[in-house]
Amino acid sequence: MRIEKNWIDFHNEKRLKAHQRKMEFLSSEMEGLDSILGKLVNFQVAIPSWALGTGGTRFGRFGIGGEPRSLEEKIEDVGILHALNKSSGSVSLHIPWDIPSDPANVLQLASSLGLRFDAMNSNTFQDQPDQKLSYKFGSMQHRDKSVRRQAIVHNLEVIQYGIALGSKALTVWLSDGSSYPGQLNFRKAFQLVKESLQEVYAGLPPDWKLFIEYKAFEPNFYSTTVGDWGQSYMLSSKLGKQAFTLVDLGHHLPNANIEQIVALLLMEGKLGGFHFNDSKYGDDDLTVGSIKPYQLFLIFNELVEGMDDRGMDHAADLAWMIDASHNVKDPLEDLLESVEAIMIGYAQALLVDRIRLTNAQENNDVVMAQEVLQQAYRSDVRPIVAEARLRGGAALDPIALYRERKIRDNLINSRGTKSIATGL
Ligand SMILES: [Mn+2]
Repeated sequence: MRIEKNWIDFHNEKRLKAHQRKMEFLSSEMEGLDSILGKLVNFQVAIPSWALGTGGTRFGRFGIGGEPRSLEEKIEDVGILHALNKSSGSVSLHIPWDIPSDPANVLQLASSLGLRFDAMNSNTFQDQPDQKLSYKFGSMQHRDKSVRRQAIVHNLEVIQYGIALGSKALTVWLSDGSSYPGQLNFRKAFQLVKESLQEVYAGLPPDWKLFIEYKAFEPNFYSTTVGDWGQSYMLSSKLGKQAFTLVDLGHHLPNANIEQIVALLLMEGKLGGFHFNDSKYGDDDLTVGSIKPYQLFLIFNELVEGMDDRGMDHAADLAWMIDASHNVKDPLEDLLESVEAIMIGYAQALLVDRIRLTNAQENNDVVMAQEVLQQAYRSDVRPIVAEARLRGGAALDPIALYRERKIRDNLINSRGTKSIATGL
């Protein structure tokens, strides 16, 4: 199903007066709003193809009904999100969960919904039913050369699928590691991963990027071979200028200072992209901004400062993607909430008075430095984010419109109550 333009117009009309009152107040209070709004309109967050169904835990999974049954239906769901917020203009595919069997048709469907294809994701952390060799003891770190070869060939295939769809990047996340002390020679495992990645890197088209995602633990619980940003940075530095580190917010040890990590990676020109989610205990994959919105703001604060320092385009020069799971929420509503939280964090970071902050830092004025940050963070920027949506032709209140039009009921009517999307 598709969101009709007149639904959006009707929805916005009812809310326009109240919205305009808030904007009039904010315009009188804030300088440079037009430039901020322009940046918000341009900013797009990719939706991963595996996030459109209900997520599960290892204890169970509770379906919501109307879940997409094919790649085409997943793309249609992202089309619904993008029509509602005009900030979800790309899809990130996972192979082999979402192999495009008819790329021309998939490409045509996506572009009819205003979508493009962001980074491709490979999978050597699971065994597929038709797979010859097992990844039980790792993929690119495996002692058996033929297992490593199988993992390399898979990644090269994923690049080919991506080329057919106009993607420009490959994200590699490896679960390689060990669950018990003594199981692995750390140094040899790292070397083998590096050599395997070098072969994948050699298969990249010249205008592609390779993102190396790290994760501290899980599914292995003693060591992960690409376990932190230092290990990813070592690999991306050794591979070459098309290789970058990818930061997933949930992939750190508790209380890691992620804003400092992104600041330094940006400084070195090695930050490639982001996977957004939120967490309280581990890699919980909760809705973005639901647990630690201040951390999200502080990360965006470093991103904006660092990107501006390097003259980078906020919307195009890093890959932005949501990587969350939805155990108890409607996945589409959850994704709308996540995108909203990202836009809020970004808008607040754009509001930071850089000159006053730099002055406070130069003069060791700790109080004023904090005041500058708090001034931006405590501002209610939701009307600004809504105004950006309005200017882009989207809904002032996407979740309200989603409910008014009973989108989930419609999806259940057409797809059934038992449909299950592929993915984790
Ligand atoms: Mn991730």
